Amino acid sequence: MPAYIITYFGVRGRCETMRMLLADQGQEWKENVVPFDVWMKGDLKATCVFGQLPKFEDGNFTLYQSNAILRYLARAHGLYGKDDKQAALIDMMNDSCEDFRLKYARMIYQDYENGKAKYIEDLPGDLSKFEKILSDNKGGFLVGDQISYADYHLLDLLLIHQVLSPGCVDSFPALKSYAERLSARPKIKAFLESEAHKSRPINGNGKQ
Ligand code: 6SG
Repeated sequence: MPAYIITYFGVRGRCETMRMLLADQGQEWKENVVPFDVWMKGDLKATCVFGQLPKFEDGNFTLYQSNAILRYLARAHGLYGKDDKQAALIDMMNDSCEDFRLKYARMIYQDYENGKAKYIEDLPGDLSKFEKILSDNKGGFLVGDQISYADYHLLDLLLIHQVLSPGCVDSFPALKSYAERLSARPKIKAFLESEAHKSRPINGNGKQ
């Protein structure tokens, strides 16, 4: 049995980044899928430190908070740069990914009908920051010349935004080639082509 267990709703949501990271690193994990109606009963919620999922287990070690989970996996699998300064820059990039994810999630869950058009209109402003970072860094990743946990986060955001707004990266050459290059890494490609990934809704309310 794999040592890693992800307990989460049956959606991509806050877990597809860690799933891509694990897949790309050749790791196995078990999915413990919690149906929404089971969650609403409240028994599992009462056991979660902050009353939320995902919950992540590595043997008898349990973690909550998706970004803490990513950093735990980054330390374990050499996805945290080559020194403390690179690690700090990688955290900075991931914090910006988190800002971007929260903005997306607010629109999806709270303002889809009224806010989607404006969100898409403003999207180039968000994407252009990452475009500049990637075109300035000749190493091919957000930081340095090797993949970090923040790259999996940005890749997930680029993939879900291309569902929200097809073609949204087409005018950003660095972002477009980065998303294509990371998606073509053999283990990520296999993951993205898997039924498990393709059949998982992006979000818990069916909007995408
Ligand atoms: C939701 O927000 O799916 N966890 C979510 N929601 C349930 O009772 N900072 C942390 C982290 O990074 C944020 C955790 C995150 O890990 S993820 C959670 O636990 C709760 O608070 C997105 C997602 N949402 C769908 C959903 C599940 C419960 C509420 C919204 C289904 C729809 C409405 C009720 C059940 Fe629903």
